[in-house]
Amino acid sequence: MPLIQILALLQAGAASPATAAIRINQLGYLPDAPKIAVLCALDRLEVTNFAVSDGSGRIVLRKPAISAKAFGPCVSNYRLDFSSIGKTGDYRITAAGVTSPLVRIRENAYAGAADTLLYYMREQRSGYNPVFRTVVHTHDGIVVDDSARAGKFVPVTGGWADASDYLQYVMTSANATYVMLMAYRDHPRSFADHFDSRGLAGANGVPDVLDEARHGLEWLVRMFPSNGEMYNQLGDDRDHTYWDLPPSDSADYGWGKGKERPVYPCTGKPQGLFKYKNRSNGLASTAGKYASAFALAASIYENRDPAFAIKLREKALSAYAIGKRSPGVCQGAPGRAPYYYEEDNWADDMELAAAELYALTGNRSYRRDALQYASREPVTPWMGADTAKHYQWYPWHNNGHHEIWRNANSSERKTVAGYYRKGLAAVVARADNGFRIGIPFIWCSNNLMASFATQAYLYRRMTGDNQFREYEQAALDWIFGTNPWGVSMVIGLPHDGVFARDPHSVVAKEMHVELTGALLDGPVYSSIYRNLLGISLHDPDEYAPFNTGFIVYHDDVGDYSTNEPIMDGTANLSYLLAAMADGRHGSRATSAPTGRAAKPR
Ligand SMILES: [Ca+2]
Ligand SMILES: [Ca+2]
Repeated sequence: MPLIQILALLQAGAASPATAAIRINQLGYLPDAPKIAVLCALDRLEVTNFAVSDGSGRIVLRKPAISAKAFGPCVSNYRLDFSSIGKTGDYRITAAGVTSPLVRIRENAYAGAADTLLYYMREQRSGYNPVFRTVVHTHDGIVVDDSARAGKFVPVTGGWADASDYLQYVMTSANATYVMLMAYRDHPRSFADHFDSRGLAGANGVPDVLDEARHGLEWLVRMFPSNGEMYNQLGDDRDHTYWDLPPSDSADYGWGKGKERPVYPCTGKPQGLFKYKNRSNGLASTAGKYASAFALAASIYENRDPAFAIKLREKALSAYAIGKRSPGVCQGAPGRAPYYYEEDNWADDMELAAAELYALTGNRSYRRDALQYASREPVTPWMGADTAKHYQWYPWHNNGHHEIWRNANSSERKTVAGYYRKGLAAVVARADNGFRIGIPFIWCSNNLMASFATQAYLYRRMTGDNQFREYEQAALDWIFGTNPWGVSMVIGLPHDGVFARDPHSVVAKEMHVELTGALLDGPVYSSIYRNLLGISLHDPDEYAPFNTGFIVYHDDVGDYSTNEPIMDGTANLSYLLAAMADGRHGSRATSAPTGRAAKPR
């Protein structure tokens, strides 16, 4: 148990300090947000009331604790609702002899939080990497698995390493790029300029989120060099043979240690050079992601860099046409291991692309396409499910419905808002526990948590309907510490909080750097953890008392299932944190959001 919590418990004079804790959002609460702490007791515990004291120690609220259904290790769960406190300040909550960590209520609780995520994105850069101050992975790469082009060198250095390995995927990178662009478009006031285009300290007149998005866009342009060449993946799991730093990566793909890495095209056919094959059957999942990132970028760069915008527009139109011609998915390619990105949906990607192309061009055929694709998959299918394959339904939430809504008539708006509502309701139907959490705890559960909260936020903004507000807040709170372990799932947020000190990362381990801003994979079903290959903890589990339930989390370098930072999840969270930092967070937009409205032809 972290020292800060032990101290808090000793202060409170708790009889058995390890058996109960009050979990809170350590980053803080906005004054007008729902504010609910959760008391998790590992044994049966009767709690009747709780009290909240302010910075001077004066009790400002006494209320009944609400008993809630058991969850994971928490045999007794109580919801401590202090939403009525709207005054900014520092507070502590006490109940049954247990005291919470410091509770912050702040207008600016989320100020700068989205920018903090970008520290991790910069650290993940391939090409010039500002942490190592050198260019990494300079030999990328050689085409494989394409009879016409196999063996050809294509210059595709750049982009981001996907996680603590160095594989790179268009699937995750295009979505990461898209979300950062969307976050900037909708909440520009939430981003600052403290770094340059290479990611080095020093302002360059460009918001840092656009510096990062552009780093992604330039790699995507290289990965889609012509209409006949749509690449999807750089490297494969042979990467996992070595535990090296990026500049000295000695992965050997048959061209020598640290030399060229394989580049996989989308072929529309099952892929895998060894024993395992994926189930690829088209190009649209990847083509749609290229098109949506390029199309949104084309409008954002229209004035900033007209030549770049023209190129992006052309590539968006071409990628979309390819996706229309080749429906189906282009999945991650496995190497020697059975794990790969098993994306099964593509209509969501084409919907988003069509919505962005309509916004960009005003051509009504894209608008018709967008609505049609939306009706094919109204709800992202993990919502309401117990489980899913690895990245089976990706992106985790469908921004396409929101993008249609921005330029739709009132009946279309009602339709797409209804799609979001249906998905949210399916998750909420499973969320009757003390933490109000209804997602399945598959690998990368924090992505699901962030996406649920983002979809709930978008829905609330689109409709003014607050019926999911408590659940949206519960998901956000979970990410920042209202979970059985009391851990913020983002490293360094807040900097004085309880967060992972021992993530699964060679950079963190060998360089002794804190991976500030990194979102972790997050807890998984204990059954998943037990069945993963080659997984074991390197140190005694400090959270062992809280790892007795159906889900587990370990702050241990050996746990690649719960404690590995993820690039796409980090970028995905940027929208929500930018929204929370924006003054408009709590209320319905009074008019259409700013941005380029389509001019119908
Ligand atoms: Ca900048
Ligand atoms: Ca998809």
